Amino acid sequence: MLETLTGQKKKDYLDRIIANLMALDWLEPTDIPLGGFNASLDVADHFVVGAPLDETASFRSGCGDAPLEIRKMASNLEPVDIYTWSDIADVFVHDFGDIIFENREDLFRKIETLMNTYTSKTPLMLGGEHTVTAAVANRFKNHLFIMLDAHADLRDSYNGNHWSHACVARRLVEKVGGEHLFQIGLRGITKEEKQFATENGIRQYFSFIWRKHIIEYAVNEIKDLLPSFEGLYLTVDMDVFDPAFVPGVGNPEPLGLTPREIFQILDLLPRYDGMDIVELNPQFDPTGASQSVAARLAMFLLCHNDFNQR
Ligand SMILES: [Mn+2]
Repeated sequence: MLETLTGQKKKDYLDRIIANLMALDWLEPTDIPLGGFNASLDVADHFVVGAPLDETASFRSGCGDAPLEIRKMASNLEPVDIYTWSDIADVFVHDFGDIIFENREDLFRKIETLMNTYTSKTPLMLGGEHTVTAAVANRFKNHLFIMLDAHADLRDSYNGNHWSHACVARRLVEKVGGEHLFQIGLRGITKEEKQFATENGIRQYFSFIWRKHIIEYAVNEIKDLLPSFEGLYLTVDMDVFDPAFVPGVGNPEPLGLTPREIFQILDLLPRYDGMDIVELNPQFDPTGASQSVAARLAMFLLCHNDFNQR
C-alpha cells in the first residue's frame, strides 16, 4: 500500500497509522467529540485534544474535569457561530479525546509528540491547568503568544514548584523570549512580576483600562507586531473573564473582562495557528454558566479559524 502512495496521500496514510497506534497507546477517545462529529484525521484542519493536568492547583483543584465538561456543554449549544455565521458541523475537526499520562513530564512528551506529528493541522488543547501551555513552547517558538489571563503567571516558582500554573508564563518566556509574550486582561500580579515583565519586554494590557482602549490598542499593537512572527498562538486562561460570568475557575479574580469584550478582541485578530483553553474548574460552577462560555469559546475559535483561512 505504502509504495503506491506519494506526497500528501502518503503523509495522510502515515498520519493515520501513527494515530491508530497512538490511540491504542495513550489517547482515550471521546464519544462526544467537540463540534458534534469527528472528522477523520486525514481531512481535518484542526485537532482537539484534552490535557487534563490537575496537579499544582494553588487554591482549589478540579480543572481535570474540564475537557469532558466542555465537550458535554458544546453538544448542547447551537451549532452556528454568530460572528462568522459558520456552522461548526462544516468545520473539519478531529477530536483525539484526552491524553492519558502518568505525570507532568509524561504529559508534556505526549503533547509535544502530537504537536510535532500533525504540524499541518491547527491544535486546540483543552486543559487542565495552565502549565500545559509550556509544552507547546518548542513547537511555536517563532510565534507571538497571545495570553488572556487574570494573572501574569510570571513567578519563577510558587509553593516551591517550578511547574506550578502560577509560573507558566515564566517557563514560556524562558523558551521563547519575553518579546514573544503579549498578555491581556491582567489584574493579579506581584511587583516582582511587573518588574520582570518590564525588564524582559513582555507586553501587558491590564483589565482596568477603559474597554474601548483595551480592545483597540491591544488589537492594533498585535497587528503591528505580527509581521515579525510566524503567526499567533492563543492561550486563554478562563479566569481572564470576570468571575461574575465565569465563577468556575481555580483562582477567581474580580474586575475582569466580559465574554463579549473577550470575543470581540479575538474576533478582530487573524487566525490562530495553535490554541488552548485552560483552568476551567467545573466543580465551582454548578450552574454550568462557566462551562458554556468555555464551550462557546472553543466552537467560536474553530469557526473563526475556518473563516480566516491561511
Ligand atoms: Mn494562568
